[in-house]
Amino acid sequence: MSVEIYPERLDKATQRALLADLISVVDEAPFFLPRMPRTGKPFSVRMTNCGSLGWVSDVAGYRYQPTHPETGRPWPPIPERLLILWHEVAGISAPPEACLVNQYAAGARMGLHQDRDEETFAAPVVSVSLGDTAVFRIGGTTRKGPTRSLRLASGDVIVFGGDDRLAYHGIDRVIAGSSSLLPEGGRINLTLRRVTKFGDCKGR
Ligand code: MD6
Ligand code: FE
Repeated sequence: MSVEIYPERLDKATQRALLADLISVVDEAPFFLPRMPRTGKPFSVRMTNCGSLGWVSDVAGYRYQPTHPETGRPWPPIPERLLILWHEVAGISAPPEACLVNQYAAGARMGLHQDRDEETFAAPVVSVSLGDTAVFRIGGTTRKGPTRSLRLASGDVIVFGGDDRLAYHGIDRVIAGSSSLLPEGGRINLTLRRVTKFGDCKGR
């Protein structure tokens, strides 16, 4: 296994500062409603991105692209404090290119999936939780195997790398009222990724 969990890696003051950074990101790149490939069925989670590339999903499929699907503008830069966190926990010198921002309002969830739209899996995915606690499910690299459940609270950071980079995972539910960080409640999750191959020896 190499899912590393850092409970409360970000203290309350850092969580609040990160939230202020995200308000600027959303100002520039508003949340959009992603849709399932082919069927066009909407996700229950809303999304936006920062970084040179952002993850989007619509009837045409899942992909990374340099611009917002509705405004057509480039994504805003990844906030400095997230770049610092990446360099502290990711174990590679190449910077992240994409930061996907997932917003869960009451009742939102995310089905079991693998993160495999990147060109390289050599870098880990670094995930930050803010706001209400999520019930996170993680399994192995096949859809069928056993899974386990763990809770991700505000300020928790998980690093998905090595053998577990392609583990199936999802969000079963968010526990309403479990945090007071977000004024309107709910949960925000950030996932920082490397999308293209990079120069570290591990990136090839
Ligand atoms: C979420 N997280 O926490 C969804 N993906 O809302 C993910 O899909 C995820 O936490 C890859 C690695 C870590 C994650
Ligand atoms: Fe994921």
